[in-house]
Amino acid sequence: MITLYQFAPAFGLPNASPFCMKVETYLRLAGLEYKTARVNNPAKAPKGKLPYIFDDGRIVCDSHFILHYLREKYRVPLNDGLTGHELLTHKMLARMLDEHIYFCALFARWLDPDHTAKTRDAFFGFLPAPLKQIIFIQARRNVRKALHAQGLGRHDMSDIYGLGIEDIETTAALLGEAPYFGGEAPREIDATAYAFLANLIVPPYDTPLRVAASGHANLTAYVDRMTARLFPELLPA
Ligand SMILES: N[C@@H](CCC(=O)N[C@@H](CS)C(=O)NCC(=O)O)C(=O)O
Repeated sequence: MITLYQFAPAFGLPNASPFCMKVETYLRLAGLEYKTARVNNPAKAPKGKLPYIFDDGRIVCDSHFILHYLREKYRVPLNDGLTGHELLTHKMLARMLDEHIYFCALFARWLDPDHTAKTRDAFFGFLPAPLKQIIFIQARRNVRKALHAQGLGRHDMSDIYGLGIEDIETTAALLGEAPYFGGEAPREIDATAYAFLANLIVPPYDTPLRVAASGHANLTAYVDRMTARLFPELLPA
């Protein structure tokens, strides 16, 4: 059986890492049997990041390559029948979420001083008090360095949030009145879109990103629709 190695669930979401949640959403959309294994320290992962999977004697790292592997190995028909133009649009949206808004959201969680305590408690709450703070400070230092190297971390807070809000406006306009980013039914792109949008809207970080995303009724309805369809166990009883 496929094993998905990922962080523990948090904030009432399957995962606080959109990349982990993307893979779990894909597994459910594709109807593949899987189990999850909790990893606390991503440095122990084969490439130092989560998620990764183990399947049939093989390790596959990175959500992009995991989806590719699963699609090919299990002949997942989620994208069957899409036009070339639709596939290109989906690829561009996935790249924008994976490679751009991710870093804006990373800033919000780890470096916006109004929100760092929530991140510390959600991700390191299982550690005893002094250790929790020490490990959090180390992890935050790494995030700061990563954001500086990526480039976004060189801007001031309002510019970083402004860039993220542009992505949110673009995403909301792309969805329009459709029930799914894939159209009338969820397609592969919906694994990525749902994971990122739920991670912006659900956790209690009242940042300008959450305010912007929550302000679009089509995005909040989409997150609710996907949760009801794929993770009904997370809905309040
Ligand atoms: N391109 C990777 C990105 C994965 C990623 O950035 N994972 C984060 C969690 S959201 C991680 O493990 N970070 C740990 C670290 O950088 O030390 C993918 O699509 O899977």
